[in-house]
Amino acid sequence: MKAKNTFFLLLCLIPCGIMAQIDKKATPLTKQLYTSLQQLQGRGILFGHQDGLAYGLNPDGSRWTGEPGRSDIKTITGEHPAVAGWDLGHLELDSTNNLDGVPFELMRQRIIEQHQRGGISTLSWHLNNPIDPNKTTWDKVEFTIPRILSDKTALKNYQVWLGKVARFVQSLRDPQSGELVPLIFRPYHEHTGSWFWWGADHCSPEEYQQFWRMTVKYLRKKEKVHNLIYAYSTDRFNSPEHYLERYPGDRYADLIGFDIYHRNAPSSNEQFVKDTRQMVTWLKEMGKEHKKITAITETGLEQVTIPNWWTNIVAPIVQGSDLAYVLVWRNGRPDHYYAPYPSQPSAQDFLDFVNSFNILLERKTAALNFFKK
Ligand code: BMA
Repeated sequence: MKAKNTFFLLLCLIPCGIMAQIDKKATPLTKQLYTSLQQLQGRGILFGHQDGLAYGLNPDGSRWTGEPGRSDIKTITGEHPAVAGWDLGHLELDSTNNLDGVPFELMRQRIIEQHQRGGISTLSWHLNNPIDPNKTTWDKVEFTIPRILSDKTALKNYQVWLGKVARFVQSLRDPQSGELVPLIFRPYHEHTGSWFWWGADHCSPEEYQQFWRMTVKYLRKKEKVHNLIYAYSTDRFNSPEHYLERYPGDRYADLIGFDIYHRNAPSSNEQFVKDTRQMVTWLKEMGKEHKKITAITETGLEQVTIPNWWTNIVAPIVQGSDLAYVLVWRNGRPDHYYAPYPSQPSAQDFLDFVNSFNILLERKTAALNFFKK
């Protein structure tokens, strides 16, 4: 009787497309975040901004940094972004600040505040080279991954770095409840390109997969990290096969996404929408097939030079996409920014985009009770 019931349950689960979180020991809040992201599909898209709660630009284009409670998105809309992006680069070097000058202490504080407001944080990691820590994430060092996988000392050194990531994410606790803050962890991104040491030209697909799986297993099993949702994200890809070439497998990723930047606007506008729309369509299909949450994990048009970029370029890409979130890159410098700030020509269009296309900022996200058990 029992066996029969189990059989029918399985029969039901397969076509129903139930997703399964890869970390079976995920904390209750991490499970809740996972389920909420899953249930969000088709009901709204969360908007994310990298470093948006750490610094930004003033109306005259000069920089502001480290002001509590401030973000460029909030100045324009009255609300912080739903997803706050952060980068752990240089945590591995024991630096006080990350590679873009964000103090890790400030990052910790902002991630906790974001969580308390009902928002989400995601971590990328532009780490230096574990074989030669003096080399940056962009320096070309051939065979880093195969060397980590085959040389015990190199592996050990790399695991020491993973330990530092573990300690950072395990230090993120809600001061009231004492519970760990759940996060989306997105390491080794844009690996279909070759500008990082983990890129396509520097290791085989099998080596990348092995390296990814080892990383996830080490964090979970050895460091007992259980507050992460794992995101796999490529750069541009030209087919689902290309996208999945280095995919570590359904047991090693919760979310699948890609990074894509709009360059050479306005002459490339049509092509950008067409190509990105195609990738979003493939991602939606792969998300269904592999039962994964989907997202555009990084995008943007540097200096948002098209005043209606949000409603004219981004909206047609994300409509009907089932994406959980879209994140734009950082407002780093007057010549390097991706989100509007007060007086920036696309600011009004951004408001229209948020209001007309079911784009969720912090308040609506908090109303969804992502962290309610
Ligand atoms: C890039 C640029 C760099 C930055 C890096 C990592 O896209 O913004 O200035 O150092 O991301 O955040």
